Amino acid sequence: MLEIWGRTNSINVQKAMWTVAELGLDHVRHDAGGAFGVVDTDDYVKMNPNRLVPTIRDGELVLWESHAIVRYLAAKHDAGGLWPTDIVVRADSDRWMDWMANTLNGPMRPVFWGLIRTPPEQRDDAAIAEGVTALAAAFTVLNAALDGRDFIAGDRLTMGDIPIGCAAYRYLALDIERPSLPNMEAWYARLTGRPAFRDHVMLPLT
Ligand SMILES: N[C@@H](CCC(=O)N[C@@H](CS)C(=O)NCC(=O)O)C(=O)O
Repeated sequence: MLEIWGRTNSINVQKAMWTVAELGLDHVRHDAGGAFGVVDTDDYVKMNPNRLVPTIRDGELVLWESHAIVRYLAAKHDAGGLWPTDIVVRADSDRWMDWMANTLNGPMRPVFWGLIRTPPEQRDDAAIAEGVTALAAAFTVLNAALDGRDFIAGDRLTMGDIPIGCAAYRYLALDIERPSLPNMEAWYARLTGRPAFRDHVMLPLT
């Protein structure tokens, strides 16, 4: 059976778990990372020498890197759906996964960690403010890309929606100033209609 290691409050684990739930896969998840530890044990380090979550085991395959996991599961179980077989649609979908990692992740980190995982007296307010400005610019790009589209690569959910959907939940749940983002908010509302998104992504921010 498919095994997943990772704590449920990790955005990278949420990407994998949302995918698993969209695909309806039988699986077992093991708590790991953060207060659960596990990632520094010899057995875990053999699977994932980065000592990070998530990691999956599927038969002989051990795989880490959340976006690689999302792509692998989508390609194995839902080619033509979550994993587009049309190479133009797939390129579009892939592009937004890379964009999340390379453009959104950087500013998201000081804002999320600063506001959720740091006591008020220890916060770096300047870094948070800089992150909020960068996130506004990035989500404005996403908002424009969603003009006339139900999902990021067209009219159905694909793997490209998954990392940005996880980031959007955090962005919209944080108590920060945001620009007007009507296309992005309409897309986000579509995501909230999906039980898999609600069950694995829309969790308390901790
Ligand atoms: N690029 C990796 C990053 C993985 C990562 O940074 N995971 C964090 C949680 S979001 C982690 O393992 N932190 C240490 C821990 O939880 O013990 C991926 O996308 O899977």
